Amino acid sequence: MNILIIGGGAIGSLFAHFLIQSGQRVTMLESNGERVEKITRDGLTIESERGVSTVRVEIFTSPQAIGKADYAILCVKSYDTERAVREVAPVLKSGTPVLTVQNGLGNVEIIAQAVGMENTLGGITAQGATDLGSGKIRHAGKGETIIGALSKESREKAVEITSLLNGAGIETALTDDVEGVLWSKALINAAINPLTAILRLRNGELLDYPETREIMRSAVEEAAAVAKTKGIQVKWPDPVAQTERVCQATASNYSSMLQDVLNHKRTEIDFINGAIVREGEALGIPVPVNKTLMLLVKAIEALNLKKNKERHHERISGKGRD
Ligand code: KPL
Repeated sequence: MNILIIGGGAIGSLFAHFLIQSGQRVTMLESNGERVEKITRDGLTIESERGVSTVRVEIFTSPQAIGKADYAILCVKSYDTERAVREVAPVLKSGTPVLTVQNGLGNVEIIAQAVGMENTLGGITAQGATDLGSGKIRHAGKGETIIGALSKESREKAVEITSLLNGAGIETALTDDVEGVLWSKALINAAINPLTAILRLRNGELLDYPETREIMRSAVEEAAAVAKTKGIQVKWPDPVAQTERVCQATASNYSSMLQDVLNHKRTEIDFINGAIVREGEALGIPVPVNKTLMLLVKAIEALNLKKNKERHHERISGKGRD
């Protein structure tokens, strides 16, 4: 099988690495030229408790350079989904399924608009992966991946890619309720991601303090109330307990949002707590904890952007030279 991974960050690189090791032919698409150069030169390296392993991969910045793909897996940040699918859609042959395992709400709708509902597969992954710099990833905890089709026509494709992922050691289950699964993961991300990013804690450390546990509980319960009013079936009987289990399973991981904050990058807050706040306010459901978490992360983003601009200014005016 030829599999195209769109996005060379932590999750894209982790999936690519496992699929290559299982004998699949993988091509990657990544917009950052420097990252592409490094990965082409040094390969993709995964560090985990089991040791260090490096594989070679074909990686390009331009969709025009990619060959035939039987499947595409979208692993870019949610705020890049629209740009990525717009670029890649014209070079995918019609009928190539596009699977998203991104965080956040709203991605499947954007993909379906570009490639059709019948070619869109949605899913989640609770794999804990930390980006250590171009092409180096720390695999800090295995978590379940769940995927499904948006329409009956693509169910077969979802079955096939589930078996490919399982064959690669990425433990994957199939669902008939993509929306329920996406909301279930969003509930967990709404608690873990902003709190770890604001407090600069690893996922597991959120369990060490009654205060962080209480904020997590409130964020999850608010989001679950929004989901319930929308008629969405949350997958976990006890979403708070499930969130704590994910903290444990990925205890040593830096959440993706904390990684973004530490790297002074934009975060996915608008697609996680932001989406819950928008939906909650539209339905008249109180979401004060999600709103506060969202505003704090957005304030950190604005501060980081300001610092980036100041550093850039110092560099070009020569003040930052040593
Ligand atoms: O999805 C994640 C993320 O960091 O975005 C979790 C599951 C919380 C793992 O870190």
